Amino acid sequence: MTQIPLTFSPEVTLARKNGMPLVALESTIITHGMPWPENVETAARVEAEIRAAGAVPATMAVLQGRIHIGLTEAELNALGQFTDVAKLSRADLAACMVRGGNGATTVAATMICARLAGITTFATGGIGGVHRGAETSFDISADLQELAQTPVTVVAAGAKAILDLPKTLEYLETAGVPVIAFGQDDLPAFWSRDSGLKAPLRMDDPAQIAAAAAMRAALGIPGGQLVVNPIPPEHEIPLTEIMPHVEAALVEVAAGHITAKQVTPFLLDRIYELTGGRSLAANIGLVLNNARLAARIAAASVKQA
Ligand code: PSU
Ligand code: MN
Repeated sequence: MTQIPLTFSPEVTLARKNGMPLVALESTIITHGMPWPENVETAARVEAEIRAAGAVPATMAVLQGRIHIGLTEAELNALGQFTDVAKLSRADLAACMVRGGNGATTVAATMICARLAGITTFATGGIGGVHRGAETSFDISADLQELAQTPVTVVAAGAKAILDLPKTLEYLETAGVPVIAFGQDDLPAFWSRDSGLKAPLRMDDPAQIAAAAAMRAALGIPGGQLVVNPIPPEHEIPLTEIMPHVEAALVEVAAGHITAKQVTPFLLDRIYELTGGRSLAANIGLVLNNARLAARIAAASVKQA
């Protein structure tokens, strides 16, 4: 039998022993989503926020072929400065491991790692989705398919306006993924609190979100839940302000023949430049907010178990 090379950080090992609530975190946001040194600073703040809420963070990555469930401070610092680290989704994970490579996990790969470690709650910024023009490009993030099959509750601030939000919702509905807006009726759109679309479900209580995940499992329904948590008002960039920058960046994607895995990182970079760094401040504010909510859901899950 193939053995899975898994390394648990000392902090996560202790948390598992003591039955503490755990929150999974992705690492592509560190390597491909934010520039250094804000990436490492933000990752450390997100982890601190989860600890302050009484839960334990488990940042996922592949280092020298081993899946790490939780990173030490030194590992996190090193990862944030790697220049040629791979972006690993479901399709890439095993190949990176057998080659002994380093890789950062996307939402999809982080969900796979979380399941391996028995972690049911995961906080991130934005998830991948159906890209605009997907009817010709077929560009649909593997994150959506992962939500359909892996039992993890993912807390995000919605999908970015770089994506086609109505198609993303349709896809999730077809895949049987509950999309739950936290505390409001509207689907949040990452930098903006409202997308103009209604979310399929709304819940106002983290304990109910945890209970819904447990009920799905009891029913034998595979897959996870997507919780969409609006960005705090003080960090919001309204849709009317962000949309012209999104449109400009999308024109550059088409003109530059940027495809496949490069699309999302390219758009994030360009929007950062076009907003004069404001998109990054918003991104940091919303990730911290998602970390706090995920910690509350994880704590409720432990209580209900
Ligand atoms: N969306 C964001 N920020 C991110 C990502 C998406 O707003 O950092 C990253 C996440 O890791 C997500 C991945 O899982 O990009 C999706 O990439 P793709 O569209 O290539 O599946
Ligand atoms: Mn894609």
